[in-house]
Amino acid sequence: MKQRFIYLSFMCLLLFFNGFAYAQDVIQVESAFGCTGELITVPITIDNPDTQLRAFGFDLAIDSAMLTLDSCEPGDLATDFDFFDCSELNPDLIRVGGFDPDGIPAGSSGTLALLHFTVTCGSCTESDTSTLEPQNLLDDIAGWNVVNGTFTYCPPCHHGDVNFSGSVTAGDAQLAFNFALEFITLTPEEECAADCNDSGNVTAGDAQAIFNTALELGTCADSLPGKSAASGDFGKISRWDTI
Ligand SMILES: [Ca+2]
Ligand SMILES: [Ca+2]
Repeated sequence: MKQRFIYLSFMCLLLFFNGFAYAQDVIQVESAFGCTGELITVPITIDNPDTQLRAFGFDLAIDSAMLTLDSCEPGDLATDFDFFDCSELNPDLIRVGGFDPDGIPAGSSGTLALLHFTVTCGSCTESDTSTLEPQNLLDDIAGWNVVNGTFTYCPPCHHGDVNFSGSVTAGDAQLAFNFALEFITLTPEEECAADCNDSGNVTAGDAQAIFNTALELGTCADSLPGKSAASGDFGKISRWDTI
């Protein structure tokens, strides 16, 4: 009886830890945004502490009223894959797959695939959203946890709050200037915020315009929802303050 109890306890612990570890593997669709006619990139990232990935397949559900597949390419984790490709099963479903004998070792974290879309919204309004959802996970990613992404149509993002602190300050102008000089990189959202005049690129002129916004001597193309330029916020601590 005692032996049976110990055996059952051991099995329960095994199942618990296996279940716990299994739940750690994640495939995630990063969120993206864009306006009609723009080419956007949707990264598919993974975090696989427990499973070596030699073969994978999944379908990405999108809203074809907003996006049309343009092309795809392997992410940094899959650049050495023998085979990688994608196809449009129908306008709302993109199949992505690949395999490689060496594969991606367990414990890796990074980008599995990059999907490029053209924003095709004909009747969307600003800030409309749709879900980017991986489905039908196959082979080594079968059963992995899934994190959906969101596509947001043309959000009013040219507001100058580059570090998304909630206010526009001289520090944001400095970030835009450093980005214009290619001293730093920014996320697509931060880059859009830095393009204060909505010209499509970030220049020293944007940095100057953001500085003027901070001093309430001017405004960016988009206003910060519910916020105003905070000239008293120059000393605000942010993750960028060491730059
Ligand atoms: Ca800011
Ligand atoms: Ca600009």
